[in-house]
Amino acid sequence: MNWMENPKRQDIHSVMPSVRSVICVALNYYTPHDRPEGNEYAKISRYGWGRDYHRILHKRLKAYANWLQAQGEGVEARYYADTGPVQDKVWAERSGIGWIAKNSNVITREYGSWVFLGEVLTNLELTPDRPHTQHCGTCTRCIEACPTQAITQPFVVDANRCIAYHTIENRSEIPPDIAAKMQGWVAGCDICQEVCPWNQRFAQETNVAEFQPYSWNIAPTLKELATLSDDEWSDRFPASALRRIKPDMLRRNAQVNLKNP
Ligand code: B12
Ligand code: SF4
Ligand code: SF4
Repeated sequence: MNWMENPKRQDIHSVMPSVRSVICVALNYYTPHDRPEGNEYAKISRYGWGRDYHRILHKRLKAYANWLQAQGEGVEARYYADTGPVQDKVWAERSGIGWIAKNSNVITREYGSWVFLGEVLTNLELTPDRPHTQHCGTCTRCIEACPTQAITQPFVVDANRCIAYHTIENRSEIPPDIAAKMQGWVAGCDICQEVCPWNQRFAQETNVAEFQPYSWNIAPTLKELATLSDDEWSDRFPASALRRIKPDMLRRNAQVNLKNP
């Protein structure tokens, strides 16, 4: 993740010199499906169950940015979601969408943290909403539930210890102390969100049909993924954010889990 050193990420004006306002959006992706119990199953995070969120969010943000530009001569608008040098969570909190929680995700009062974040940057001067207040209180459930102690202190996730990082981004060997604690996860990790009381109380089903899971993503077995061919991988993950996890990485993730008792 060397791109994180990009200094643009610290200064929104270097991303768009004329920017005067950042319009933030959150899109609910929760669907009310549960993974089956049992060590034989591979766990895929909710964000990857359905169609690639980048496509869905970018399409909507593009339409919005185009509409904004059409509102007057000289109106500029640019959109970002996940992939740009913009800190989505920081802007979401500042704009009042939700707060950066102790598990480092943004939680909204309306949907919990099962939301994707994005922004439209514009040269229009808009009246800002107030930043969201913090509502984790004395709760520490996510910190206690993380199997690899990746939440080293409230609000700080050490990616080197995070199962999501190792399953999605790490292209080499998974360190043995992390591998031993993966608990079946092969694509991201949802533990620190699943234990969160805000998610347990406020999650609601998305109205975005494309986020409904491809049925085979809810209960794949570790064994089938451990030997998945490159072609099978390609068929299984059409238009999917999981394509970031290359076939050899997915097989590695499944194999590492199979070695655990
Ligand atoms: C890199 C990255 C990862 C990395 C690192 C995770 C992390 N905690 O940052 C890895 C691969 C591990 C990861 C995992 C996940 N990710 Co991710 N990830 C990103 C990405 C691309 C950048 C985040 C980043 O800048 N991290 C850098 C570290 C240093 O910062 P940080 O943890 O965010 O927290 C610091 C800042 O908030 C800072 N800070 C606080 N206030 C302020 C104010 C200012 C002005 C500044 C400059 C900084 C600052 O201090 C904090 C502590 O150091 C964003 C998309 C984006 N472009 O923003 C998505 C994003 C954060 N990921 C997302 C998701 C869904 C996930 C997963 C849930 C996926 C999964 N199920 O596996 C997990 C969650 C793991 C976890 N508990 O955080 C969503 C989160 C949505 C939400 N509701 O919050 C995002 C926003 C993508 C999106 N557009 O929807 N992710
Ligand atoms: S995503 Fe999983 S490994 Fe990463 S901080 Fe949350 S619980 Fe820990
Ligand atoms: S589990 Fe508790 S501490 Fe963690 S994010 Fe949710 S409310 Fe905050």
